[in-house]
Amino acid sequence: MMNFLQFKVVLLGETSVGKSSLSLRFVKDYFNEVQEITIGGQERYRSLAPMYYRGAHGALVMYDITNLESFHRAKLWIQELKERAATVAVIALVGNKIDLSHACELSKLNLNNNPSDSLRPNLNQNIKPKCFCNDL
Ligand SMILES: Nc1nc2c(ncn2[C@@H]2O[C@H](COP(=O)(O)OP(=O)(O)O)[C@@H](O)[C@H]2O)c(=O)[nH]1
Ligand SMILES: [Mg+2]
Repeated sequence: MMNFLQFKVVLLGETSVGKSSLSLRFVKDYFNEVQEITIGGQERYRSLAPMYYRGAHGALVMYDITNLESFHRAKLWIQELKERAATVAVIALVGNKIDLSHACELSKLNLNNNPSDSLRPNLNQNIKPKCFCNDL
């Protein structure tokens, strides 16, 4: 008899940070330069989020390094997961679009304000150049 383990991992983050692109890269090892952006509407699905992450073992929470707001949104996702997703054992914060590091907005963050902040931005992930997604 074959034994195997199954894990559920969810991908969360603000609109247009690159979630669909990461899925595509992971599943098909492909990056679509003209990936259609799903504009608006997504907040409408916010209330469905608990259904989406229910029973998940891991979560990737993504932000876009050129969009500070998306980083703050990522922190809220992590807070929500910690409070409400009891089965999620691993949460990874993923900073995407490092090919645009010249436009990085995270320098606007005053990290010294909160030296114990466990959500220090991590600039190690990117999906446009063939990348680290196999290591996630
Ligand atoms: N420069 C750059 N653009 C990216 C990267 N990942 C995604 N994008 C672009 O960002 C936009 C939004 O991506 P998408 O995957 O639709 O984001 P989602 O709304 O989070 O699913 C698209 O135009 C993508 O081509 C990346 O690593 N670098
Ligand atoms: Mg998408």
